[in-house]
Amino acid sequence: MYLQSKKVLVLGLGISGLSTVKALNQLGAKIVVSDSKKEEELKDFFQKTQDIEFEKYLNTNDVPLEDIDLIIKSPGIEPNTLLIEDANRRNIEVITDIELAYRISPTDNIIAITGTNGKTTTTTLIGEIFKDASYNTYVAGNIGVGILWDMANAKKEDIFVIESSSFQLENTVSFKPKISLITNITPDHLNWHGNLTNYINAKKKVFKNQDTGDYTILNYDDKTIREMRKELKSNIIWFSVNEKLDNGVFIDGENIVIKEGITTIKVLSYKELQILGKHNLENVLGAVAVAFSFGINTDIIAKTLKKFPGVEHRIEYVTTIGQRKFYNDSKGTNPDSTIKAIEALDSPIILIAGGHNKGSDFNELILSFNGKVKELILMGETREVIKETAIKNGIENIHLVENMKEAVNLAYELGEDNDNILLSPACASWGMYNNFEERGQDFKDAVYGLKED
Ligand code: UMA
Repeated sequence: MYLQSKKVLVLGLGISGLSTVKALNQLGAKIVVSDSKKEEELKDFFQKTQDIEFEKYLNTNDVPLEDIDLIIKSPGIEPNTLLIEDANRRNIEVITDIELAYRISPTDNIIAITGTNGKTTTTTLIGEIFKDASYNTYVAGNIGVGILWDMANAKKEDIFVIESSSFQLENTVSFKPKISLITNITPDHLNWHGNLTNYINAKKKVFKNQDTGDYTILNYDDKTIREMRKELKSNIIWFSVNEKLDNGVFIDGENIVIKEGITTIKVLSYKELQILGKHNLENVLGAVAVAFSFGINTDIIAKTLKKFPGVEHRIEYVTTIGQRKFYNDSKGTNPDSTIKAIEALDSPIILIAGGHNKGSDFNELILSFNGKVKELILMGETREVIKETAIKNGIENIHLVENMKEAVNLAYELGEDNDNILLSPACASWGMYNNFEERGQDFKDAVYGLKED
């Protein structure tokens, strides 16, 4: 069996690390684990793995690399970490969980979704369509579910819908999905990747090993993605919100249609969808193309699309208090994502933004306000940078706050009837929270707290 008795180092003991350790144990590997956190902070990991034998090192630099055969690195760990650089010098292979998942996969039915924004909604939607078509479907990866434990227990006929981040794709080698999809590309994670070219190259790894038996679903409206056609060996299916295509998935009048040569199939009217905004229409078209390329009946696709309510933390309607509507877009972790949330909502908007600094440029975000954002409330590490950019672009109503409760209370006070109060930080949550889910929950708690005051 692959990895039987091999010594494998699992670096990082978060969501993906836990799933990896459990799978490696089942595969019969000798496991070494390491994380830079203290024992106390890793209580949950150690409790969930108490029946598994492993060597552990809580100072990453103490790990003896001499007899390590393979390293599975948590996606977030940066490539210039000392241990990774040392491993590279020693020619020890360093991969992420989705690569190992591919190597041990009993099924060819792997669908990988990447892109800067829309990954989670598209992945969830594709998962729902396959479930409604009666396939045993796993939805895993960057969506918050470690993939390896599911893969280690999967069957040949199962379907894997994998949200794949640039961090995960960067350390893949042979990963080869049957269907891949790139939603869109705008600058993100530039600190981690070093520059935009590296970031785009990581994304391209989703189709790098695909061949003539595979499908690649691409967004025709995205210039960077359109250029990629020259590098593909697989069958391309384009989708477009803006243009009528000779072949592909697009909008005709108010209908979502699939055109293949002289045949055009209507899937449904976009007015029948529950999810809001042009960006969500992109996600829907991508999902339709994936399902269609797999051979799923368009009636089933339409049925799922009609009932799909969207995903938590992505322009999620929370509640209305005092005639003000609250939306949680905590998954808006980069400027482009927040621009899309602003586009999707009607004005006037009170925007709560700011968080961990990833080196993003906020000029386009501020320009996208276009009179729609009437008050800007800022928190976190980036609040001063965003404030400076906003002032430079003529924005006046800017407020700095210390935490979410203060932000929500202030938004409510500044608000009037029919305002939309939107949390869409344009930044990662780190520094204030462990992840965007915690941040979104804190926002919702603060909003519901208004009712009690
Ligand atoms: N760690 C070290 N040394 C380091 C850095 C981290 O030991 O130098 C340790 C941390 O102490 C921690 C562990 O590594 O205990 C965390 O690893 P991780 O940050 O890679 O996170 P996981 O909990 O394994 O979650 C990862 C993804 N996180 C990242 O890519 C940052 C999750 O995506 C994903 O859902 C999960 O695997 C399951 O596949 C989150 C994310 O923020 C949502 N993704 C980014 C994004 O969407 O923008 C890419």
